[in-house]
Amino acid sequence: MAYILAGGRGSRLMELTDIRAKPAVYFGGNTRIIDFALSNALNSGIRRIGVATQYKAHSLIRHLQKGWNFFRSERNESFDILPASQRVSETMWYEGTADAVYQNIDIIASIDPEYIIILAGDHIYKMDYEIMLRQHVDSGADVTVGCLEVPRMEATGFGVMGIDETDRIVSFLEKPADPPGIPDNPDMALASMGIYVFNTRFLFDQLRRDAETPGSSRDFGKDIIPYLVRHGKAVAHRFTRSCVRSGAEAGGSDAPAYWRDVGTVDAYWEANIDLTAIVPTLDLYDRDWPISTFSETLPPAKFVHDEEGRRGHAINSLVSGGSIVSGASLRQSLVFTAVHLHSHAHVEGAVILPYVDVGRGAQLRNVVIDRGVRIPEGLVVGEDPEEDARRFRRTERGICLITKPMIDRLSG
Ligand code: ADQ
Ligand code: ADP
Repeated sequence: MAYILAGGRGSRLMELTDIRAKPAVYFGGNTRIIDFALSNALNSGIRRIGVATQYKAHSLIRHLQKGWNFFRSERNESFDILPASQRVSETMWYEGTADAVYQNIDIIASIDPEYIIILAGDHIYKMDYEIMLRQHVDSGADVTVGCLEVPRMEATGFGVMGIDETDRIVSFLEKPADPPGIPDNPDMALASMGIYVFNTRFLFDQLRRDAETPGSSRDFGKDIIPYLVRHGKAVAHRFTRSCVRSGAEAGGSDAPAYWRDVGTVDAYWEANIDLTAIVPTLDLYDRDWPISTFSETLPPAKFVHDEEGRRGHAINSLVSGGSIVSGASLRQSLVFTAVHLHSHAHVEGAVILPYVDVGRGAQLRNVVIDRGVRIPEGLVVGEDPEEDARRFRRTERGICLITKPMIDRLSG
């Protein structure tokens, strides 16, 4: 069974997660962030899935119901959406990530999987979980933790581990201020991806033990994993290209594979814009490892010239179904579904979420535009940093996030 933790807010995405949880944020044109973990599970042959939700879950739950509710109990499959709902205690919410599993022990027990893989619903990557499960079974570990190498200075936001020559985890520090480097490569650190394989019965025992431990924050990274490193057998599973059973990334290579935590507006913009590269690192066209989603049936993207003969065109860009580019030009941009760009608009380095309307003559550079925003005629963004910062959410790197309330304030 795959158990996906999808309750976190992702507050560093700023206003993008004002109305939806991070796993529900749109990514890549048609998909949302959680579709990557769900598709990985499906492509790995997993047919029993639970998704724990909490923060601003409405958009996420609607997406899951529309796109992922095709599992059939008569085929021994299941798909459960598990909102934090006072099932066990009087407290409203799940406390930490371990509590988000603990409170649903009875539901998991009724499904009765021998093994369970705990996943985060907010990372972009392709990974064959079966390879990780196989390693877990072969090594006889109590827990197997997915990990990858990250630059040491970026490791402060992760669980950082030390391993021995058999890949057994010998130390684990959750979000250390001064992360230890890898012995033979001190500029890099071995970071936890926040994904874990357990024997289900063993996990239940650990969750019950942790629930009775005074002072525990009921979190995998802070409590459960450090405890098992000290008192049990925790083993690292290295995420490399050989963990992706498909297409361009296959080949048994030990090279690092694509993995992104699109946790900030800058990282989000960059990962989306990377898809406009001539050959992007993340291949969404890979038929051996499809990323599935719910998507509306919409007419094809349309490119037309306007009455003055200006050509509607796009270069190095992705434009999704239902969009119309009329006498406007797009460069290095990612356009989601049903976006309308009007005459004389020029857009470069833009990530435009569904149902956006870009008014005539707008000039936009390095922006993220939230769903349903109507960009007024002639709006200029990306020319004057101070003006941009006054009106929109401007990041250190100079990316502007534009949402509906910000546009309303402009005219109000
Ligand atoms: P964090 O990045 O801090 O560390 P955390 O906030 O614990 O991650 O969230 C992990 C996952 O659980 C996310 O997908 C989030 O959406 C979800 N989640 C958080 N709180 C939840 C709740 N109450 N109910 C349901 N879902 C919830 C973790 C590990 C680190 C590791 C990083 C990798 O603790 O060791 O390095 O993930 O990103
Ligand atoms: P502009 O984009 O030039 O400001 P419009 O918004 O009226 O003007 O759209 C211009 C072009 O977009 C139209 O000439 C037409 O080709 C196309 N278009 C707009 N709406 C539709 C539609 N519902 N179906 C098909 N094409 C459309």
